[in-house]
Amino acid sequence: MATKILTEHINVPGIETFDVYRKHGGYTAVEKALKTMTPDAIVEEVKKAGVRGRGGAGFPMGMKWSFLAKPEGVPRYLVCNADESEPGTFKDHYLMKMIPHLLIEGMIVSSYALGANKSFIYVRGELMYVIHILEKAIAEAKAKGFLGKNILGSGYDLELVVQPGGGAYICGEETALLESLEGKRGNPRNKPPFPAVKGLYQSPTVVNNVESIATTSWIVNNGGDAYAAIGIGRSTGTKLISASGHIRKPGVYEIELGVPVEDFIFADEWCGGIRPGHKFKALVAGGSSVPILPSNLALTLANGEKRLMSYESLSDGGFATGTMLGSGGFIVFDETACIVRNTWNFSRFYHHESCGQCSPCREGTGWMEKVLHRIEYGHGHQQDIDLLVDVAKKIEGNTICPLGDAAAWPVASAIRHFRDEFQWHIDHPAEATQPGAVYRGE
Ligand code: L3W
Ligand code: SF4
Repeated sequence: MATKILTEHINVPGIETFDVYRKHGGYTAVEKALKTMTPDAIVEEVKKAGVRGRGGAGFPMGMKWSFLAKPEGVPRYLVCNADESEPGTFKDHYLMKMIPHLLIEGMIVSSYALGANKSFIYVRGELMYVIHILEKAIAEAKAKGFLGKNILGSGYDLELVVQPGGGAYICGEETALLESLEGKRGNPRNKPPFPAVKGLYQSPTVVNNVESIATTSWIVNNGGDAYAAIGIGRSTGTKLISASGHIRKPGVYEIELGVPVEDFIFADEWCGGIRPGHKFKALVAGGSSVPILPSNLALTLANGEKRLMSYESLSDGGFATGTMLGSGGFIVFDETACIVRNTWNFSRFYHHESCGQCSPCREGTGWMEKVLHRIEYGHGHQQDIDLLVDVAKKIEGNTICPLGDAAAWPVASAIRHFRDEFQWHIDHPAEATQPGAVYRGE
């Protein structure tokens, strides 16, 4: 039986209520943390666990916590990034709506560990019903003495605020999120300083993803070593994967890191294979921001070994033959998917969501979208493919926040692996613009 850290009780009827959650072991981590552990001891366990940020960057959570500045008399904040907007990623949404107390419990133990007395959950603005679910759960936890003043008689106070997001993808970038939380337009800040030094209201702040914070209760209850024993290498623990596209069983799955990609896509326990009668063509493994891989590279490493669902294995080979685990947004394509159309669609998204502060991103995303549009619609020029590669290169690494790279990588990788498909659109515009037309290599 696969280890379940976050989803063990997710389908228990009534688990969204305090009483049912409590009956299934809920809030024991708060009791243990506040009654028997110092904040530093919790930070130590999270470090030992080796859990890496589940929002996309995979930065070690314990290390981020230990960077938190602690100037005398200055408040510290914990902010949960629940602005999940990455195309292909819907696991935080699932967790919050199904088992809201898991996040709230994680927020309490994490806030205690970081010395925060006011913490925020910044939720994607479109998810109003989830905001209501969280607010109801917070009210229940407060009524039972797990939030508010002097929690469980420990002397520790915590106020938990749910903030609806601004409705823009860029507000999921941590510094844009903090700007938005302060009531301003969600423009990313230059880093450094990192939020750990100057974050919300210029105070030291930790920003963590929903899934990351939700793991902390298990770590407090079971210890960092037990967490580190799950998974593979530096990819410890479990990961929620949002699986979508041309598979038989789309959904959110909790996997132990290290499962072969092939098993995840084809085994009945998870995606159940490609829809009947079709063939696996390509994979986007970490949400739309990461390089796309053709099926052979998605399943196998250059040395012939199976590619695994881990941070290291997915990025094996760098961007020449690898990709990234990112947020775990698995989008699986079969042979009916047109890579040009999909790349144009992703580009359209990044152009629309660019905040416009830096010119390589503001102008470059617009150019990529325009050039991809004309290729897709039968007006491509011979030089367009190289032009796209050039624009993508000029964006990459030259912007304030990762949205620029996120816009460039899907384009550069689609051309790297599927150049023939772009060329076919340029050479055969009449054929390529037929409804449902896809280049199949013939
Ligand atoms: C203190 C230092 N803190 C780094 C912290 C930093 C941040 C974390 C990671 O982007 C990626 C992006 C998307 N002192 C520090 C330090 N930190 N050095 O560590 O930072 P960074 O810059 O590597 O990443 P990021 O800005 O958090 C996230 C990719 O994830 N992505 C995500 C998409 C969106 C979702 C969603 O909608 N939920 O997941 C997908 O691949 O492209 O590359 O906290 O402060 N010296
Ligand atoms: Fe804004 Fe794009 Fe620059 Fe990020 S990279 S700050 S989204 S213009």
